Amino acid sequence: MSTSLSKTDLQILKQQAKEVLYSNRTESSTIPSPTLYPHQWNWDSAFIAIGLSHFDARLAYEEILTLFEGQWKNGMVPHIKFHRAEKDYYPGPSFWACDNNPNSPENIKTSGITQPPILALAAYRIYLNSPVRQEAIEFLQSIYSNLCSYHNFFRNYRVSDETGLVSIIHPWESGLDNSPRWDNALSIIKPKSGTQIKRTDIKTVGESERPSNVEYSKYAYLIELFIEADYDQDSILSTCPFNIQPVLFNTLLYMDLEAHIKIAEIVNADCSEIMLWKLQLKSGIQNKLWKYKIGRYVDYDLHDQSLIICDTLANYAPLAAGIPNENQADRLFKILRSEDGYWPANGYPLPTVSLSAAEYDPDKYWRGPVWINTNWLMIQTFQKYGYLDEAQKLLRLSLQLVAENGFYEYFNPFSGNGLGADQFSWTAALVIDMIENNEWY
Ligand code: 9WN
Repeated sequence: MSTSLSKTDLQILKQQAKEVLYSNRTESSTIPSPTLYPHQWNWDSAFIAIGLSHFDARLAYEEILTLFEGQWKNGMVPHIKFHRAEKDYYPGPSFWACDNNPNSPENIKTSGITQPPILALAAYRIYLNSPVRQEAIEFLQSIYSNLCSYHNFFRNYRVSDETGLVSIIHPWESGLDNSPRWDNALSIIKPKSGTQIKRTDIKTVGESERPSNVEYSKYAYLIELFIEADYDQDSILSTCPFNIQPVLFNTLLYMDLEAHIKIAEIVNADCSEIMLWKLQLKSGIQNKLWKYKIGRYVDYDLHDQSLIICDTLANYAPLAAGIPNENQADRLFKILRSEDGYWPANGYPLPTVSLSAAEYDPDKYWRGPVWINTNWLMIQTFQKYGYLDEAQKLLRLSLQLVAENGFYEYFNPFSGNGLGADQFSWTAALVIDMIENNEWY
């Protein structure tokens, strides 16, 4: 597939991306999309703030500060901070029933689970992009204690063995909600017959592009279990039927701790415990999640005590953190670059599920389409290991995909058709970051 964007095309694309972000701005934060996601989401805000920081550092600071207003007393940053009437989104604040929980923030409605940890990473990137150094340092100082309790939440409540790896307790925590990696774990979950779902998502997006009703009823049922446990993390971790140590989530955590350490240096704080945990995580990923025989990283299902063997892009994530050694990296890149793996001959890299996996579906959410956040991560990954040609092609094709099809949530890897929500904020934000950071145009 050839790429043909000129410098002028890129300027136009960047301007359009800024307009998406401005139009999705409500009060002091940015909604992921006007049609599907009318509240503030955790990792979306991190991506969004990185994009904003290239042209308005203060909006970027505000995005993160607003998100932290929803932080729970146990340190958890919830995956959604609600700021609009709940009729727009299911499940809304009354379904989550977090209001009376002693840990939840006062007068702020949130969900009761979290999302992939990339807030330190975002804060550090914002700092690097900010034009006024002193202002950026003050921003880091103002969030440093939030970052500490954010990471401590994972360490205190989500680590259950000597590997230091953290667990997720709901597919929504993974950020890659209906990834086929969760199929087996979900198959054993049997919702009570009383669990009612009222989907609002399929009013604006085709059902074939979204998770199924069966998946939704299990998502809702898990929340009911958390409410019964009064959102007590210890009791959830020991009883939850969905308890997984995912490789992408743990890799992002590793990268977030790395950013935490850099921030600690800037604000002059001691973070020796974080340094130790980071080392522990690296060996946890290498020793528990790397499987030599299949030449890939896997996720671990703690409830079932089994490996999750499924070829998805998430299973290559440790490359992004530079964790694999040369031999491991060679094996991983070979699949990423192959036509029947992740680099279609006449299509757009990198689908979220291997093209030869039985579960691959080009239009269904996290089961095959190309997403801009995963491509953004992998561009940096190819660069890190010296695959500059691939990094450049991936960047150009990702920008072209958006320029030709719009700021969609995800895209069909062959036709390039935009899928899911339109005017999607993190697509816009990361397009800006890709344009600003590249040396190839
Ligand atoms: C549930 C907002 C979020 C993203 C997730 C993505 C999707 C929500 C949904 O949208 O999840 O959290 O309703 O499907 O999977 O990564 O943060 O953009």
